[in-house]
Amino acid sequence: MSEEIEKLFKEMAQSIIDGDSDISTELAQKSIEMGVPPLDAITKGFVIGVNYIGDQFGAGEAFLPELVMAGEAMKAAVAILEPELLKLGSARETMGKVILATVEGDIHEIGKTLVGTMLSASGFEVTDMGVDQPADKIIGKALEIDAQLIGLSALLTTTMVRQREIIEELDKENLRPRIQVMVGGAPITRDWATKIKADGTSEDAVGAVALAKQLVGKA
Ligand code: B1M
Repeated sequence: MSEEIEKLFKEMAQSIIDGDSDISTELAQKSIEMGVPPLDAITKGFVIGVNYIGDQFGAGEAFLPELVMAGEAMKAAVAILEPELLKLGSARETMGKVILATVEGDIHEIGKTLVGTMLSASGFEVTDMGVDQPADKIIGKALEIDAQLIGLSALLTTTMVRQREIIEELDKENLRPRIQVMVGGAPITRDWATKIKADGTSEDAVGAVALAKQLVGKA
């Protein structure tokens, strides 16, 4: 990695730590002009900053306003990079229909949106329902558009249980394996996914695409 790009990644992380959306969007734009791969800008730059603030918050050394500002700066930067991620898509065929949502009680959206962008770039028809979505709405939408896959994001240990509720509801209605479920989000482990009988999990957006392709039989 060139020194210039290394410096850019550090500035990106710092812009999130500072909660500065003006700088984070400026740096996102600069990375595009420099030809930095957009996913690298996110994972090697901005995510380092948001994880730092998350850890500080968890340790009681940063407070809610800082978390909110970091989240906003992160969201703004990712929004600048989204069209670039979509351009990377080499999709030639339709891979299938996916419903994506963050579960009820949870408003974390950045990772879920990133997963949606990567799935779209890979040829999936993505219906992103947004955050704080109850089970009945998610299942209703999946039936309405005849989705093959539901992707559920949860970032809180208190909301990850909602993933299980949705899977149980689908099973109760005999809607699986017609509709498969993939789960993700920072607290989600393989053990959890197995325990709740999800069809799979992935720890990042690139893995989510590979998993989704596998689940719809197009890997
Ligand atoms: Co919140 N928050 N937050 N937060 N927040 C966490 C999750 C936390 C770990 C911070 C901490 O304490 N260390 C902690 C949870 C602790 C726990 O549950 N044990 C926490 C808390 C406590 C809270 C509040 C309760 C704080 C409060 O109010 N007291 C509150 C909850 C609100 C609610 O949801 N009801 C809250 C609020 C917020 C903000 C709104 C301020 C903001 C979100 C802004 C937004 O989304 N618009 C925020 C943020 C920014 C974070 C951290 C710092 C960063 C999350 C993020 O965007 N990461 C987070 C700490 C952390 O995770 N390091 C934290 C970047 C993103 C690219 O990664 O979302 O992990 P991620 O997504 C990844 C993978 O997980 C995966 O791929 C993505 C891309 O690689 N993935 C999937 C995600 N979804 C997937 C789905 C898939 C597959 C893969 O298939 C379907």
